[in-house]
Amino acid sequence: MSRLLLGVTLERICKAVLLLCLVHFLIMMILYFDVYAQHLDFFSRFSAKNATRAHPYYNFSRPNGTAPSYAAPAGGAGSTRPESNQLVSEKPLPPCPEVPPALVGRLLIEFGSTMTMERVQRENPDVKEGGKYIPSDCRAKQRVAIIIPFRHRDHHLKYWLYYLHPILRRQRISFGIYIISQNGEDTFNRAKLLNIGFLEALKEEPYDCFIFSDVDLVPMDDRNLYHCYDQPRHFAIAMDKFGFRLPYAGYFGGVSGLSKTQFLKINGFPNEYWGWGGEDDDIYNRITLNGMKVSRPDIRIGRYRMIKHERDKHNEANPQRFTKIQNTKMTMKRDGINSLQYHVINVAKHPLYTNITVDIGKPPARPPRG
Ligand SMILES: *[C@@H]1O[C@H](CO)[C@@H](O)[C@H](O)[C@H]1NC(C)=O
Ligand SMILES: *[C@@H]1O[C@H](CO)[C@@H](O)[C@H](O)[C@H]1NC(C)=O
Ligand SMILES: *[C@@H]1O[C@H](CO)[C@@H](O)[C@H](O)[C@H]1NC(C)=O
Ligand SMILES: *[C@@H]1O[C@H](CO)[C@@H](O)[C@H](O)[C@H]1NC(C)=O
Ligand SMILES: [Mn+2]
Repeated sequence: MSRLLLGVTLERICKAVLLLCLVHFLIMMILYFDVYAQHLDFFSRFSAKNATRAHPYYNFSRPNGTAPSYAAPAGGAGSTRPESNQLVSEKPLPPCPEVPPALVGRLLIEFGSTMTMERVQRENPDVKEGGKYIPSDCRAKQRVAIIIPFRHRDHHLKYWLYYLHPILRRQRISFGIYIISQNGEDTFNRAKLLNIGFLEALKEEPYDCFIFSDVDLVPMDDRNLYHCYDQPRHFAIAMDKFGFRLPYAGYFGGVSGLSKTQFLKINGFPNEYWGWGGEDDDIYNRITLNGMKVSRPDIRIGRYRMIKHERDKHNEANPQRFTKIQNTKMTMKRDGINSLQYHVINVAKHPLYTNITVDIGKPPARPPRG
């Protein structure tokens, strides 16, 4: 009798445990699908309503071996594939490939024929207002702000935009283009304008990478990728005007790029180099004094054409530059992004670039001696 009772009790306990297991399993399944569904919902809502900001940077880890296929470059063959953003954003975008598939290598760069802004706009219809672009078929790793110090070079800017927009698109770079225009006719100050570009670009987007380019320099090879590297990057290493060679070992002029972290580590660039020359050497010193090393592309790839021009007015060679670059170690802590002063006069969004006009003051009337 008691043995029978024991048997029945045991059986009940067993059933209860089994039931509990089943319930537990069901709850797990429901939770799992719910979270999964929410995740999908979150993703599609985010990318549909705010596509330009959200989708390229959404970090969706992807198992190895599922190499995505990429659309042919615009105008290329096989463009029957639907390219609408809504369709693409339903699925997570794959990361942009390390080697962009649409690159063509060496380019023919000429400044002969007359260029019009209308033509450049017509040929770059998918650039968003302010000169912003985000690849539609992959997720770029970095957001790149391209900063151009500027005054009275409208003619050069047209060529720069004409060549660079298609190159950057082929490189699958996510970028914005900022022209920093020095207001008035006082002495030009390239490095200060670059510092301003850094801060002003960050007011618009959380950029991770900053490329500082003169307006008259066009790369001759699209394998010279405009993004940031482990170390500060010098891009323009082989210009035609220097016979396609580096003019000296510590040269850092023309086109360079620093990540946000690298830029802040050196307190940005000097604000006290008025007129032509020296500021790029000071930046080079800042980099090496802070334990970093300049990285460069292959000499066959880092080739540039410079648009020929006369020396600008109000940008005479700075006679103080040789003594100033001896003192970087002392000056870099107090002169830089931490001491930058300027006033924004105007911000204008053009179809292919953002024009930020700034008042940067003028050089001290009596330059300090020594
Ligand atoms: C996208 O996001 C930015 C900032 O997060 C916001 O300023 C902008 O209005 C948003 N755009 C849309 C269409 O929601
Ligand atoms: C994406 O996630 C992986 C790990 O899940 C991480 O290593 C990587 O840094 C992330 N990338 C970005 C851009 O957040
Ligand atoms: C994924 O691929 C990368 C590069 O091909 C490799 O370094 C990494 O070990 C791979 N990870 C796995 C989990 O296979
Ligand atoms: C930028 O704006 C200023 C006025 O604020 C103007 O003088 C200059 O021509 C503009 N530059 C470009 C390239 O649009
Ligand atoms: Mn020049």
